[in-house]
Amino acid sequence: MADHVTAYRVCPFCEATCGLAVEVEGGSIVSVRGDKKDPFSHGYICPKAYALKELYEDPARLRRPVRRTATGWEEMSWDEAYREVSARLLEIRKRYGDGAVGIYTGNPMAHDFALLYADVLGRAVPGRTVFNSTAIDHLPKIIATSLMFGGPWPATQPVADIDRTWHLLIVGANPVVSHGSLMTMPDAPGRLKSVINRGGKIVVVDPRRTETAKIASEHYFIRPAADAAFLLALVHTLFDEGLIKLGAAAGMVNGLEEIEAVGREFAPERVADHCGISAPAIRRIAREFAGAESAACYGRLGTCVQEFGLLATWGVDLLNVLTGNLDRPGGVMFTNAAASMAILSKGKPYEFGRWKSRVSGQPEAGGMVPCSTMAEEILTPGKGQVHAMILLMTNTLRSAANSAELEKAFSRLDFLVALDFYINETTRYAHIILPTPSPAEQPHYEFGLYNTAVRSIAKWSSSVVPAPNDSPSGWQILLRLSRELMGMSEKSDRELDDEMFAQRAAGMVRRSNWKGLTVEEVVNKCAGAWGPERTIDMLLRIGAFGDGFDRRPDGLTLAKVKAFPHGLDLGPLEPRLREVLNTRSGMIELLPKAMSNDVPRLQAAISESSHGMRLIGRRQLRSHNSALHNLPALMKGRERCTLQVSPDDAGRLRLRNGEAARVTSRVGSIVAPVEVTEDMMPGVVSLPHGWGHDVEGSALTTAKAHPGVNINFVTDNRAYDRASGTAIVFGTPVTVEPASNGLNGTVAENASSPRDE
Ligand SMILES: Nc1nc2c(c(=O)[nH]1)N[C@H]1C(S)=C(S)[C@@H](COP(=O)(O)OP(=O)(O)OC[C@H]3O[C@@H](n4cnc5c(=O)[nH]c(N)nc54)[C@H](O)[C@@H]3O)O[C@H]1N2
Ligand SMILES: Nc1nc2c(c(=O)[nH]1)N[C@H]1C(S)=C(S)[C@@H](COP(=O)(O)OP(=O)(O)OC[C@H]3O[C@@H](n4cnc5c(=O)[nH]c(N)nc54)[C@H](O)[C@@H]3O)O[C@H]1N2
Ligand code: SF4
Ligand SMILES: [Mo]
Repeated sequence: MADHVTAYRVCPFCEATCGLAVEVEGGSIVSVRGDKKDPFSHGYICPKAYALKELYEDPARLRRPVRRTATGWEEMSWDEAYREVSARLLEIRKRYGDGAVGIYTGNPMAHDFALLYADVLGRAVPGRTVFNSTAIDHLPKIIATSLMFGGPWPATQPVADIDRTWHLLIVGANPVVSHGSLMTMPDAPGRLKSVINRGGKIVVVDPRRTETAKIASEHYFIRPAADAAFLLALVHTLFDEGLIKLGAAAGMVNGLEEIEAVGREFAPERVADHCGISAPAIRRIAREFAGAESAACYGRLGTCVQEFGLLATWGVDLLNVLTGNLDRPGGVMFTNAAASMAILSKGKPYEFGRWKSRVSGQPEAGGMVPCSTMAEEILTPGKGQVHAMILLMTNTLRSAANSAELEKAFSRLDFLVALDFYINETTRYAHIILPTPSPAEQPHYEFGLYNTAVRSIAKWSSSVVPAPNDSPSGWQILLRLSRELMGMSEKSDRELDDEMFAQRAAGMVRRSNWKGLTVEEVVNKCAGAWGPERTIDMLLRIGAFGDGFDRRPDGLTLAKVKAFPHGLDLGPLEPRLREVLNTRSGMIELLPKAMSNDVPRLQAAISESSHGMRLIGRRQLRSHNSALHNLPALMKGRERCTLQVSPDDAGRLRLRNGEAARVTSRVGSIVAPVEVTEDMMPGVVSLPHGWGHDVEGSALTTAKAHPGVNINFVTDNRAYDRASGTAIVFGTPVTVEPASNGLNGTVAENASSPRDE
């Protein structure tokens, strides 16, 4: 057919960047397939890829800005929307001063060019009120790897070389379902199986026998938050049994003796009970890791959003360094990204905790305060109190800890504006919603994710179908709003973008190795396009594989990348330690202060070891956080928002499969259907997040028909990893009992509805 086209792009949902071939006929998406010619994913996709089509077609998706009125939502023009949003925000700032407007950025921003404009918006909204979404995700990873290797993150974050390793130790991650995180790799299940098929070994340490554990060589249950003790016990064993070997890091580490002293306190025999793993098993795990031809330890959410997130995350890389696995094939290595984010940031050695949040004194990181402080910063009067919020693609009232408290806070804001395309549990509180087109309608380059990929990759994602003419992209919306908020109405968006670009170019030229390169040359040679494409072009040209602005004519430019619609594979991970190490001392810091200061807290926790019931999360193949629950293809089958309980606990607590259980924590109580399974460690229960859709005012009918319950009604916004400010959403202390009223009334208890002024 004449109007039949195939568009190539990557799937925009998780971090795996699977290549898609999307067939379009007569302006409609007719199919979404895996792109067999994608050199990274070779045709692999998961069921979520199809959401690209369903999200595009979803009638509930907003196509125009809307404002909330006493009688319901009302469409408005873009001009009106910009005017009203900037007028309200400026008025609030004028009335209350700097810090009255807060910003919070959600997960889908990582896959959107708008993220390249978040810093401009931050500048347009002065104050210490940018709330850090990494503080419910990977903040410990940023802090730990930046303190050890100097930052800027993610340039100095080691990535497991999964395709060549002989031994993979996975602590608190479930890549078979999550498809990998801060480790971009399409077809995680296939890559993991290859480790085993080539004779290698995978060991999983997780309180749940996960889908990853089921294909691994070994799995150990571990008590929630015992990872730091477990990893330090591995370190203890390395010293105790003479297994330390620094490899590429030899002569480049500070603090080896001090680490030995720290490790001494964590003998496997001493921490075994606390971890729930026997001392001989801990010693064997250490020996096998150290003895493997190559080995990589990989930790993710389970080592981050827990009581000892910073220490556990640090322990992961400590193990890699002390066994000679840093910077060697099959170990952990630093990705050489074609468009490196490192060059965009300041390049100074990393610091954090330079100031504290206003109300509860949580440490700043990256100029942001932890997201769990949002409610208190909104509800606590005083100078710097937040009166308005800008939400960028987040369903915060389902993703942040203690949703009920935050809901109270959001409902009291003078003004809430959301960059979002759904009226859901969170945005129903917005005064104005600014919708962006769906991912299918926009081009993209995964500038963030390719920085932590297991190979060097470059790929341009083309838009599949055009966005309506009058529908601006997220980056255009942020640029325009920033301009209004900075009082630059006499300028055009293009002019502000030119200014920003010149500033970025100046920073990059300073740090680039290309001889004779000037800002002027960069600006002139990137003169055609503007917006994010111009920044991506600059990053590619200035980068390791770039053309150096004509200095290496066969190098990359954005135009060249676009000429390879399936993507370009630029090779495996390469040793780069000397090139990337960026600490003040020029050495790998094995024992940064933030960690040594926190060790006594860990020791105290081991001595006090209490074995009450703990609640952890669970990711599911057909969900992506809360965002895809209105898409019918992904909501088929049995209800999946169940409370998984071990047979032991079920017996002890009189819980029966399919019946209702009440889960209660310091902050709230929810009721969920029980699923008894051998997969759970006794003493631990698990519930997925991103559910709880049955609320008044949400426009998502499919999601409402399969509501599930919101786990974040029981996670605690006052529970932090003290060392990093990261929210503890795994390992929440709870009581679990049969629910006397069954599943009825699950929702009503915690529900509330938007307040109309
Ligand atoms: N208990 C518990 N809580 C958790 C977690 C957990 O494991 N357990 N995980 C945490 C983690 S790691 C994360 S990343 C967060 C995720 O939590 P959030 O960052 O809040 O992400 P989502 O729940 O996916 O919500 C995304 C929002 O963006 C909108 N959206 C989606 N795509 C687009 C788009 O392309 N354009 C626009 N304009 N809007 C879009 C959706 O409508 C939705 O409102 O949750 C965290 N919270
Ligand atoms: N299908 C799907 N894929 C996703 C997402 C999704 O929602 N759905 N979300 C994406 C996002 S935003 C992220 S950040 C990544 C996260 O990627 P992962 O970290 O791989 O995801 P999780 O499944 O949350 O894995 C965390 C694991 O830690 C375990 N755990 C909990 N507490 C502890 C503990 O104290 N110690 C140890 N050792 N383990 C513990 C849990 O049982 C779980 O298996 O996934 C991404 N991919
Ligand atoms: S694993 Fe699934 S959701 Fe993730 S990028 Fe691939 S197709 Fe998309
Ligand atoms: Mo995440």
